[in-house]
Amino acid sequence: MPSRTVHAVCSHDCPDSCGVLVTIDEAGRATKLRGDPSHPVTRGFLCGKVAKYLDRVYSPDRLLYPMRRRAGVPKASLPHGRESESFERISWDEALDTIATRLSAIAQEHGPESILPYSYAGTIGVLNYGSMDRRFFHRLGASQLDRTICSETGGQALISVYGRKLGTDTEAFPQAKLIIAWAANIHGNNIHLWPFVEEARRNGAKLVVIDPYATRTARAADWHIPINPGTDSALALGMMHIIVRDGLFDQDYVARWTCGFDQLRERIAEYPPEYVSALTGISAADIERLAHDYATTTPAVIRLNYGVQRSDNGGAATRAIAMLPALTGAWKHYGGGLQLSTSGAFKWDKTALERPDLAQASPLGRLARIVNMSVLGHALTELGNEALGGKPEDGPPVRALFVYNSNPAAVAPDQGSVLRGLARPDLFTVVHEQFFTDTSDYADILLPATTFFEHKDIQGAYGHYYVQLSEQAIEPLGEARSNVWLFSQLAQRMGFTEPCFRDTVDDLIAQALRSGDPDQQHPWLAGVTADTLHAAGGAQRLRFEDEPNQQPFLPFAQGPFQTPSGRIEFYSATLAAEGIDPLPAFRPAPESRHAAASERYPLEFLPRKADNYMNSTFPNLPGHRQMESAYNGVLEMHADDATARGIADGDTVDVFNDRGSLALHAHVNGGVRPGVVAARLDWNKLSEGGHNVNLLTSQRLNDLAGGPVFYSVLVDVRKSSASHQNQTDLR
Ligand SMILES: Nc1nc2c(c(=O)[nH]1)N[C@H]1C(S)=C(S)[C@@H](COP(=O)(O)OP(=O)(O)OC[C@H]3O[C@@H](n4cnc5c(=O)[nH]c(N)nc54)[C@H](O)[C@@H]3O)O[C@H]1N2
Ligand SMILES: Nc1nc2c(c(=O)[nH]1)N[C@H]1C(S)=C(S)[C@@H](COP(=O)(O)OP(=O)(O)OC[C@H]3O[C@@H](n4cnc5c(=O)[nH]c(N)nc54)[C@H](O)[C@@H]3O)O[C@H]1N2
Ligand code: SF4
Ligand SMILES: [Mo]
Repeated sequence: MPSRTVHAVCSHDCPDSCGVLVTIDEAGRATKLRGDPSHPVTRGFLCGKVAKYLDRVYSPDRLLYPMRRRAGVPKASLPHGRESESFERISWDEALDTIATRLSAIAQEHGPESILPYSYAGTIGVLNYGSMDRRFFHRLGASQLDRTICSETGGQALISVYGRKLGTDTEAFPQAKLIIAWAANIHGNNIHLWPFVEEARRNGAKLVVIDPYATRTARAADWHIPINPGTDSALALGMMHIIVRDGLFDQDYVARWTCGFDQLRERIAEYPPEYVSALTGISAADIERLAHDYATTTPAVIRLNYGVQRSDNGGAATRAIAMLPALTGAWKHYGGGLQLSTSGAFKWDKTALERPDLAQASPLGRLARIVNMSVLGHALTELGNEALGGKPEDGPPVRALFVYNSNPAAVAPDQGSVLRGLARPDLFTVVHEQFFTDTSDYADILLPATTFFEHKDIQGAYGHYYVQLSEQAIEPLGEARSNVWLFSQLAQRMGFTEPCFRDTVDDLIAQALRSGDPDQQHPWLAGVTADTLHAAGGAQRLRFEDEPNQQPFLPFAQGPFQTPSGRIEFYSATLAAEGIDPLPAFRPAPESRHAAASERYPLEFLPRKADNYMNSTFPNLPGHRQMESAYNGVLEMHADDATARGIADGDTVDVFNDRGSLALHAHVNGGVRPGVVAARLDWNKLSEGGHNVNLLTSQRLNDLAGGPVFYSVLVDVRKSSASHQNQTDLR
């Protein structure tokens, strides 16, 4: 075949969902990739991580064949680069047969709920994120996984106020005159918004960043407000206090489109500036100025990201921030409003893709129990285990774990507990992966997965409004296979005869889009099929044209809203019925400077994402490691906290709490204020001591939808007495 270019979509868990043009040579090898210049948000460039994607696809470390654990090798972390010694190659036939036999036996003996799927967002392609796999586990009657680890809290918070997960169009940002990046590291996590922000600034807009950490975004802003972690609800309530006190709210918009304003007014009375200042660490004068700037600048937009909901009070915080543009009526103006996520605009037919009805056909005859992924450690140790405090009504202990699209040994909270669970010799663990990861070290059966270059999919986005087709660019490397293929094959080995298990990728795409039945298509997807996407060069904007007054797209300029009341809900009767405070409030996190525990562990710890990695994806690649070299193995501290502990820049330190102790190197660099320390997510096996930041995080759940509290962690730090290896590649 002559050399050619195909349109793929970056499938990493990133709001930008970039269009990617892959050049393939005559031999079928990808030789080049670039951002699609015709995609209005990608605008022809890729982030630093994915610009080097050929290094990942063709890495010599890719998993290329199915493998099983060699007899006698215990389940434990393995040295990077030597993992293959612990596994032996088997054929796909043998792998599939072994898995089918073991899962059948476990289901027979202990009930299918003793099987737990564990997946998240290794790919956010619609099919490979969740379709054939969901069908398979429903049909099997396996435990259902509540996928809370990332954004469920924030998403539910937004929905509680507006009824839908929509937000200000990325392409509207240049019109804004004030942009607040609230817990949003645009430079690191959402780089394709940056050119729109810069365009707005050239037109005179100001950029304000509210973040306890001096991100690259914060350093580039007009005003960085370093807030105390976990106190954003107080700040938002305090801003509303000032806006209402000074009559700066939009009375007409509030009267026409919202409900619960009177109750909100009472609640915000409890948050005068001095009190909010004491909680947030921001001066009362600055809070006044921020509230005034926000309420008097038009259009004003908030780029809110999920960092704000990763703490105990995160649901209330997201709700409170989300209410600000409803109070000021900022939604009426193109370039105003708020963007947390745009994902609710993509109306895939999930029922067709996931087939929850198959669960009824399983031996259970009912939907299986739900296990929250944010308490994986608990699920693998205590759950169903009476000796460890488990309750019989919780169902059987987990006997089989099936991991794909995720690396829980690195990303799940309370790592000590997770690793104890994974190390259980009696747990049958399957891992479908592209690389030997921290999790694959614990697999009984290890299966090779394709990258987005090697399979076809479709994709939406949570940071723009384009639906895209991701064409297969190259043949799978070695014997790598996609998630869709894997679960289709496995279903057939298990004897599941339903025709849906034989659906092809193209069938699934048509089902997701409902393109086989245009009458049933959602109006925003009207006319979209794989063919129209292909003809359009890979990307099509959702069709908002037919919405009333939606040209340009103003998602919440007017009602009716898809909430129970049909209005924007300051007061949520739904939450009240669930026993949750119907109005946002500030509540101190049990691990924060406002809690008694801070007497023992006085430092607030931010175990952050790395700018050059994607959660736990990329740290194993030398070029990516190099880009992140200033932060690998580093604890960022303020000079006051370092001096008080006799710590000098570069010293090896132990960062510890009741859950464990981590060896890092102190770096005094202005990233954090006194009382806060920060470190970045890396692989356990690439870290000194064999653990990453999640050794210190807890399995506590937050105030809405059972999300984790990665950013509510107390620690202390001491100069290390142990002499650590001086691994220069870790600095
Ligand atoms: N480069 C890169 N890009 C990524 C990822 C990555 O790992 N690396 N991860 C992807 C994923 S999974 C997601 S979910 C998205 C979105 O991810 P985000 O939610 O944007 O990412 P975070 O880095 O968790 O949080 C954003 C910011 O919130 C700040 N923050 C922490 N606690 C608080 C607080 O209490 N208040 C305030 N105001 N700010 C706080 C953090 O310091 C951080 O700078 O990003 C995606 N993009
Ligand atoms: N301390 C701390 N912990 C965190 C966070 C944090 O900010 N701080 N962030 C949290 C958040 S927001 C999230 S979303 C989670 C992310 O957690 P995960 O969703 O687990 O994300 P990754 O760490 O990127 O791991 C994804 C894995 O899937 C694999 N993969 C990619 N594509 C495919 C595929 O097509 N098929 C298969 N089978 N595998 C594939 C990749 O190789 C990779 O190892 O981490 C959470 N954990
Ligand atoms: S990780 Fe995000 S910014 Fe980078 S190429 Fe993928 S979608 Fe684009
Ligand atoms: Mo995430």
